[in-house]
Amino acid sequence: MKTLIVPALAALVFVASGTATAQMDHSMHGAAMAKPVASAAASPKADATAMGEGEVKKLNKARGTVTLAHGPLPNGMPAMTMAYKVKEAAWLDQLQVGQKIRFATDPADGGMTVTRFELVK
Ligand SMILES: [Cu+2]
Repeated sequence: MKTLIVPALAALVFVASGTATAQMDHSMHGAAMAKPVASAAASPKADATAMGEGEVKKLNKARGTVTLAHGPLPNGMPAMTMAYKVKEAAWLDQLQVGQKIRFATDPADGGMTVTRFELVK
């Protein structure tokens, strides 16, 4: 019995370590990301320029996060709504709810930080 309990606990710890704001989508996100991240590492150049599209749903300046409803991303992440960190806190002042953007994320942290964005008219 004890051997069955250990993997269950490990899974719980993994889930609990996710960002609180992204918790709802993060488990799904992690599973879907596992393979694409590995293959993206093989072609860093293509991945660095690839951008996905999303719509700003929420801004949280205290946390330094922007919640985006995004479509399928070049890094393999399926469409979802989730909170991202931003590389520059000032970017949160340039965005507003309802704004559509194209954005790139940092592969180094599993694509959880927006490293670049442009506004979509
Ligand atoms: Cu996502």
